[in-house]
Amino acid sequence: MSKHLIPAALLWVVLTAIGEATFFLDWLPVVGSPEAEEWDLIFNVLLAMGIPVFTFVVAALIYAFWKFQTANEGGETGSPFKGTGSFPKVWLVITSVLAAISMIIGLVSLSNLQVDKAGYGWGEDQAPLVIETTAQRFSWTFAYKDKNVELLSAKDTELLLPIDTEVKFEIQSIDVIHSLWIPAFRMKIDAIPGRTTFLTVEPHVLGSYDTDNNFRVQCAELCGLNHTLMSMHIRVVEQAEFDEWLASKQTKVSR
Ligand SMILES: [Cu+2]
Repeated sequence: MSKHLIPAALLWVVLTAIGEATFFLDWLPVVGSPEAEEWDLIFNVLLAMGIPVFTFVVAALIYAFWKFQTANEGGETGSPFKGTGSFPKVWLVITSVLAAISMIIGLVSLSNLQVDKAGYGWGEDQAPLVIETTAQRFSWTFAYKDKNVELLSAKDTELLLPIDTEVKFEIQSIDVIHSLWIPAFRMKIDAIPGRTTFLTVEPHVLGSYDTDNNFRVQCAELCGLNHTLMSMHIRVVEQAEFDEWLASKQTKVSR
């Protein structure tokens, strides 16, 4: 058994190195907010921990196929494999520790995301900018609370957000379950009939759908035939540009 240990372990190390090297690829979408940083952290930690576990199984499989294959036609079974030693126990301990670590990281990150950074708490309105969001088949309505501005995804082209300002979406649905998802911010929450759900983000980079299609609201719950139409472009702008835009929208409404 021990003569197989070193080559199998080497194969594992090589596969793991290849897997971990994927971290040098910049393949995650734009990090548009601190919330996105938090999610990417969870994702990367899980990936870093999961790769060696996955490559261990793959290395064992590849090595077994390669070394223990038989030229016989079949009908014969190999000699029985006796004795397991301490390996299963070590494996159990290591994977249990990894699972516990990932759970702790996940719980800490989720609690960070569920509480507004400025301590506004859930269900209250004190965020600097509140957007009352209504989902219906197959469009979104975004009403800037106390600003007298309302956008419809079916009619308006862009949802503007000011940079470095906490935005709270208060989300309702008037028909079926939808889901508000903004890839650039990695945030997603269901819109549920009869209930108000919340999502808070603080965009920290300027950007728009024109240059990066992750700046968009997208329904992420299959809600019917035109589900994919439930989308709206997002543009994150400087506060001054936002105020100007808001004022121009307000004049249109008041006319
Ligand atoms: Cu939908």
